[in-house]
Amino acid sequence: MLSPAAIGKAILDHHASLIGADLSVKRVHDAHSLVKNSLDSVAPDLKLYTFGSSTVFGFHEPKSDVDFVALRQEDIVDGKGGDSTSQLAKGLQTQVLAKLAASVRQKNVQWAVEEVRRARVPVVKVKAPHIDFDITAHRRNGVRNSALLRHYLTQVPENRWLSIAIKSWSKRVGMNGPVGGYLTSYGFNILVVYYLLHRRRHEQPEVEQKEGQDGAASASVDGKQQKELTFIDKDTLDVSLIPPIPEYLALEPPNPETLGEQVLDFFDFYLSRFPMESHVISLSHKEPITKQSLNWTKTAEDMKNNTSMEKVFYRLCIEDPYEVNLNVGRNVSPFKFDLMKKHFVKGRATALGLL
Ligand code: UPU
Ligand code: MG
Repeated sequence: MLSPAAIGKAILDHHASLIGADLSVKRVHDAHSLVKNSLDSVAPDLKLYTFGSSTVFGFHEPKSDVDFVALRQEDIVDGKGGDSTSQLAKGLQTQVLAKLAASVRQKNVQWAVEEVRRARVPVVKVKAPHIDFDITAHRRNGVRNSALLRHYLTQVPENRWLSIAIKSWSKRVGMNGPVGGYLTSYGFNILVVYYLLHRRRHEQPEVEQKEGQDGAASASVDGKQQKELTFIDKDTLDVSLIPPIPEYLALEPPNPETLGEQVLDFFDFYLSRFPMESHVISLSHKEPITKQSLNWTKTAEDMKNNTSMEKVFYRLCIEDPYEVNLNVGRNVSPFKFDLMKKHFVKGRATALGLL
């Protein structure tokens, strides 16, 4: 069996380019200025907010895209408000984005600018030299969910390594992606944070528990003390209090053994401790919740799939913290669900395919 230290070392070797690399958010600032420049010529009253991985992690990986959203003053003032999913709201977003796309094209003729209108969330996708970005409009949810994940991951900044490791593995094995994928990186980040929050809960009762020096509880994972996360009420996340460009948070190398232990325990949690068949992975509630309580059942699945075009599954259930009644794992069909479990077993046995 692979030792946690060997697993952690293999992951760090694989991500060696992150250590000592320039991960500053300067590129995010630069991209922000370019997009803001185009936005100012079509809708100067809109403010441009950053979200996505650079916000969640507090650094910018050179190959990552950057996500921007153009918000109205009223979206920011009502920073805890829910986003409308009406056709009217979507139509307004598409209109703003069409103007913005035209302006971006005109100012940067070499860039590839694609408008995606039919998706659940209309988006303009831009490929510029050295950086790609996605632009949406009038929606607070991405800003709020990124800030929520950031708050969790920065409680113990070293935990970002678990997220980095799982995200990169999910891409290597073909489980990550919007089309034909199982989950997006956003979905995998929720899995990681839920694991970190609840890893003790579905465990045997005799697990040691101590209060850490700073009040955060510690738990024993394979006999070692690891800091536990504190639950955050997701309703407290307010756009008006979130910086439009994320603050940089340096990525220090982690303890390889701790990382290896976390990876093993992450898989053990989802393979044998968390009751995946009956429960929902959710950051919205402090206590575990069941599929039944959300009416995310086989019957609901059958009803939906008889009436709508997009198939929705309630096998892997991940409650979106801010969208109403949205399963982030809705693309995971029974077939993919089985395959996913197999990937988890293999990922555990092979140090995420690295050993
Ligand atoms: O909130 C979600 N829900 C999703 O299902 C997927 C993504 N996101 C947010 O977009 C979340 O905050 C994540 O960190 C961020 C970046 O995702 P990414 O790089 O896939 O780009 C997305 C793009 C292509 O799907 O459309 C976002 O820029 C935008 N998007 C949203 O803003 C997509 C779905 C969505 N919200 O709900
Ligand atoms: Mg994006």
